[in-house]
Amino acid sequence: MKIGVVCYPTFGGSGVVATELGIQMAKKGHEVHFITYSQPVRLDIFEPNIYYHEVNVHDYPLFEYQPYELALSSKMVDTVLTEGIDILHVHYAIPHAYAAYMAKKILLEKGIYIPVVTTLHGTDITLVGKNPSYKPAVTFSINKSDIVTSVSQSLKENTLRSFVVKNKIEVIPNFVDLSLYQKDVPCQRSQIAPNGEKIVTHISNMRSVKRIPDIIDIFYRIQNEEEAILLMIGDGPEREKAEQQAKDLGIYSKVKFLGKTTEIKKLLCMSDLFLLTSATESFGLVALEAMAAKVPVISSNAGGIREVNVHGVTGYLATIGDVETMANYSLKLLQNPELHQEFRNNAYERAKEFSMDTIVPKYEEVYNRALSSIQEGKENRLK
Ligand code: GMT
Repeated sequence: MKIGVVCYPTFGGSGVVATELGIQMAKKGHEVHFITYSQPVRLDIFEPNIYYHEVNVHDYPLFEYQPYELALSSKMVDTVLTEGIDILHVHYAIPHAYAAYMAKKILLEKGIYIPVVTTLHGTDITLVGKNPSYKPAVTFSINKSDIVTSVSQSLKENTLRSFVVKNKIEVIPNFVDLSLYQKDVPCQRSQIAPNGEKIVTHISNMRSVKRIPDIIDIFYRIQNEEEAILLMIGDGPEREKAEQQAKDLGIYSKVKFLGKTTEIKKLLCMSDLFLLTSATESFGLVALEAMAAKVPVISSNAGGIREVNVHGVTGYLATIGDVETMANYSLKLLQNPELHQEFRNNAYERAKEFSMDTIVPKYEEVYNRALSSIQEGKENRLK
């Protein structure tokens, strides 16, 4: 089948999931067309069956805000017509599900019914989507999607609590390509930790929802008891404040801000612990990636993290903001090599439950179902 994929092309989890899923579908022989404003960071457009269509938003001085949704809908219509796309899969509801609805209506006028699958990822529901400025449009476009999926049970429940949803929401958890983390990547620990320090890692787009000050605070408590280095990977609005916080606490030399990097596997390979302190987190893909690299996770108990990180098995969870408990749990693992090794193994075993081979076929089944129901109801829908 020919699948049109709409996503954010950046380092964020929804873009990563969309890209990895598209790549896997292409490997299965489907034709996958990415429709975004720039090439997704993890996408290799030279792979067979992968295509990329750039959405161009033309500047016009009259507009304070350029109408991205319009350009996106138009590009979807154009791609469906020129490439013969069978199905559109949009990741992150805002504004993708809404733009897909417009594309669908335009195509209907031309006698084409294009099924739309919408995957809800996180703040499209838990933060941004709930905002009264967007809520009616988000509700409408969720209800107009042919199939709606959510990346965790927690996100599904959150959606049902906050929106009047008539559609069934199917939970398809995020997945990880375990083979990527088993390759013998050289763990160049000594470059980062020349004196045998423990390596603690955090990766995010450093928005306030990630509670970045908590990460610095936890690390401050850890390094008081144990020689350690903190790797801060990613970039975002909270980074500068975090750098200042580390300076104020006198630990700046131990905190390495590495910015945006694609060397995640190499960095996880040398990590002893992963910290995730979010106020809301629908799944926590990055925690799953850490677990696939055998790194135990110390996290908050927000949203869907509880469906990934198992307390006392793959890491520990604590109440959002309880930095003291999270620091104590971190030290418990860092100072007990046997327990640490046990948690490392458990984390990897747990990650296997979210392996790509288990989860990707669920999306394929969703696509087939959306297509077959369309074939059945096509005549009526076109009227
Ligand atoms: O929703 C967001 O904040 C952005 C989104 C992204 O694109 O990074 O992240 C969400 O989707 C990921 C992939 O499904 C999940 O692993 C993240 O938990 C989720 N982020 C939040 O809920 C904060």
